[in-house]
Amino acid sequence: MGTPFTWRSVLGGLSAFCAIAQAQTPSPSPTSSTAPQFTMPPEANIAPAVIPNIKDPQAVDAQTVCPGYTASNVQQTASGFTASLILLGNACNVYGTDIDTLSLTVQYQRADRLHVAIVPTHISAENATHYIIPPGYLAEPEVGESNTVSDLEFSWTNYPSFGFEVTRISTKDVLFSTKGTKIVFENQFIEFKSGLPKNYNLYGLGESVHGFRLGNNYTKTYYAADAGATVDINIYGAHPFFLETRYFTEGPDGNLALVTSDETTPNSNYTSLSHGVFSRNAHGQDILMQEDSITYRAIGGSIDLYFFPGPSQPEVTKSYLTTVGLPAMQQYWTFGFHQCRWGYTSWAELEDVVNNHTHFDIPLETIWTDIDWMLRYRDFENNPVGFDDESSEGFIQRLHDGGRHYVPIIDSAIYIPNPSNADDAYPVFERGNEAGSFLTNPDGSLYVGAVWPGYTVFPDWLSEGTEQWWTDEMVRYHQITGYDGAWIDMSEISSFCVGSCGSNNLTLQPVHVPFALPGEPANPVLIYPEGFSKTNATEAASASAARASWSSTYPTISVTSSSYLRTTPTQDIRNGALAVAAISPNATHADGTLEYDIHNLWGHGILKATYNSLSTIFPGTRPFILGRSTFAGSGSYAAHWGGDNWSNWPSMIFSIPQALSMSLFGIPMFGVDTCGFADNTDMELCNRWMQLSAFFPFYRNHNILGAISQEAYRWSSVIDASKSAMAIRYQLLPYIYTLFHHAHTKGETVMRALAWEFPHDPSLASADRQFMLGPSILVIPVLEQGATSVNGVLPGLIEGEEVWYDWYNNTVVPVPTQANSTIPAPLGHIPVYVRGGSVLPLQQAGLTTRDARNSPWDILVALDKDGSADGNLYLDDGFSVTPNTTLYAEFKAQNRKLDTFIQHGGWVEENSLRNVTIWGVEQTKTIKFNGHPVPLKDVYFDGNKHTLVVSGFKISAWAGKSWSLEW
Ligand code: MIG
Repeated sequence: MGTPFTWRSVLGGLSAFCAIAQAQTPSPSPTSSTAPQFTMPPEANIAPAVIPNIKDPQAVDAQTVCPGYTASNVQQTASGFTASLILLGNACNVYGTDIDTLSLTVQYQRADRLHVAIVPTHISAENATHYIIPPGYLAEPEVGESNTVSDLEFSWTNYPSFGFEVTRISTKDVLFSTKGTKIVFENQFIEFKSGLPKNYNLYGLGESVHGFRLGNNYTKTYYAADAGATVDINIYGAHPFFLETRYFTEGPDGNLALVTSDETTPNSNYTSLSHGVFSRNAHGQDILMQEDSITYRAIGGSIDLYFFPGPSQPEVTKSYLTTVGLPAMQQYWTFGFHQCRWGYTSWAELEDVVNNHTHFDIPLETIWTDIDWMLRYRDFENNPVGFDDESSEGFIQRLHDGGRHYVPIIDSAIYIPNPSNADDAYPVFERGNEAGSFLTNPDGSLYVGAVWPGYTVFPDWLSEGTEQWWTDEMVRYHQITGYDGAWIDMSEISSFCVGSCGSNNLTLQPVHVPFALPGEPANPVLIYPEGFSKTNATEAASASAARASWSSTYPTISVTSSSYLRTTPTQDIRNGALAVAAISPNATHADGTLEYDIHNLWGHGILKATYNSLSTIFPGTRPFILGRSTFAGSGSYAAHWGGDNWSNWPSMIFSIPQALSMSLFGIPMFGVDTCGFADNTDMELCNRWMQLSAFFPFYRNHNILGAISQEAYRWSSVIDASKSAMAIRYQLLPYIYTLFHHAHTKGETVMRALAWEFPHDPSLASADRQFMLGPSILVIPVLEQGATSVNGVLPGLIEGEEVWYDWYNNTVVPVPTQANSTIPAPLGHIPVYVRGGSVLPLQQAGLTTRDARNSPWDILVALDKDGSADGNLYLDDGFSVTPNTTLYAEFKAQNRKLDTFIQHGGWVEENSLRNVTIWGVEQTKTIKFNGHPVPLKDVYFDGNKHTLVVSGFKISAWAGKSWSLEW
């Protein structure tokens, strides 16, 4: 029988951040002004919660009651076919109104991409964005020349209702099949379901904080939220893409048998095949991973699936990233170490932090500011107390002279001034408003939420003038303070009240957020303007009016007749409500599109706009942007950090699977708040974490206001630990930079899972407590408090197959097949290994990347069991979008000879070649460089360690020349 519409009242509703804020030790308010300030009551941020149907025992199962569709009118096209899908019987109208006619398009778009699209046949201009992502907002995948040669086959049936299957032709393996289940397509509810093999290996589906292999009892919710780096809930970004890997044993006849158990025994007969599936839907959705199936449930959009055949992870990733956008190339300096915190209060303090790093010989590349730099938390206005305009010039100049950089935070929301107070001018708002840059309420008035500065408006990236206005503001501010990159925060887009809570309250501006800031008294005495009723009647009334308006404008589902009617969102959203901690679904864009339809894209919009802004400020230079909310494809514009984590060991552990997922999503420039954001860190945690993050592409220490300081120099052991790990990182910079070049040009990954590098070893399918940096560096960090050793795997399925060298003492480490080794790792030591078979171009460590980049080179050759190795090196000026000259060299060692091959040249490398070091050398004959014997004084050979070091090279611009070394 039908169930009534259910509201569940909840306490809470505050953002996860607030939970953090309240946990702080009370201390006198550092921020409040002396004037009485109206503090928004906590109720302003509480919305009635709804039970997501995944948790609602009374929720109707659409699969049981909906009729499904039947296909007809099949028409072949050049690269596939189209068909009509007609509702098969009576509408179920289970969580919306069934669409009775759908159009199916199947297109073999490229050899490595099959597109399956199901959209309503009749779409009007008014409702287009309910189903289709506005093309100007998110680039549509380019089709190019369609290709019908594919290892994927699409087949379908009408029995018992329309279902389709995608099969890998070469193995007859069914990759995705909705057969036997129903497709449900309503105006606010879409469901489809595919079977999966038992114990499947599924990866991706982020952004989330979860183990790397997702498991078969997990629901991933998509609805961008300012929720901290909280385990298993919807957080900042939306990447509805998964990679699935299937392991097989290969019989002598070549037949493959699927491995469905976690238990595997070492043998050489394993193989694996991977494929990828991208669901291009920006609406809120749940993806349910269950025992042997995956179910997609969205509250809008369409069925828009891209299948990538692989058959290996690198191929899947390449296919996916060339579909949504290859990762941005980063400037060389961005790979240096970044120091940040919430609570740096002046240019002088920033400079002290920089100088302290220098004093302790700790590399530091970039100093960051959080919202402290702003006047009353307003974007683009320096706080004259501590961050005055005049002093910023000298500060930036000295930083730049030292080869260092400055990146400020920029918040997504824009303060709206108090109309009754002429002194409360904020030209940034005025200019944006004139350009029509802000989201509105459905009635056309400004949508007014609340963030740090008080009541705020929010840029509308679908309005024509917005990007130009944003660029103008970025340019204007850059003229005052010459920042080097932009840190975009709160872009989910976050708001601390439900609905347009400020619309009728602007005369109270500037208001205080509805919770205590860290460092403020935990239960602030609310200060109200004279005459304001402390019962908060005004505020409460406006909040409830706002709620009523959002629930009545969009989610008005006109259902003809149904006993199953529910009018609630169906997602497993945090707090069960779409309107908490973010602007509400009825916020309206210039073209009439509701936030409901494109909520998950807001963060992508600001990254795109900021990319354009930085391209204007620094013509021809690669923009450096750190963004919080991302969507599929955002990696083309920005880097990303893991958000508000905690200063605890689990947060450090989760940073690895977070980073590996971001590799799959094409955001290789990723790292987390090292030493932890919220709560106080401690020496041991910070020691381990500074070492771990040194091997993440983006390396930044950051923490919350009010927590203890956690710069590396606060503890002597952390100084030593940081320096030791940073020394390795900075030596590896040319390697990391080259990896980025491959990511940017070909869609390769930088941080890699063991499963990707060792695809024949099923025992590595879940490995996420260690990782590879590119193909050559293995990192096995300590992730446990008090530990002095770590259990880790040195991969190698067959005895002797792989050779691993300890970075620190270049000895070969014995590889026990598939077993965990206990590796000594006292505090201050992070185990790092070089994989035999690698050639690594290295430079010398320095305090800045500029120093490192101007140092002599070493080539490290780590031979594999056959005495071979290869590697490569990409060089350019380190910042240009289109460098004048570049260089790409390959190194190949075999049969006791190292050769270099210049693939394309032009770049003249001024820094000399100092050493070539070869690990794994059993014995030597005459050492020859370009066929000529090398003088003995330039040769060092350690027969016990099997290490050969050759120096004395007299070759200018060595990197652009072919040369050889024999031993
Ligand atoms: O919710 O600007 O994730 O890095 O320090 C707090 C203050 C707002 C959230 C960011 C965090 C930053 C903080 N911001």
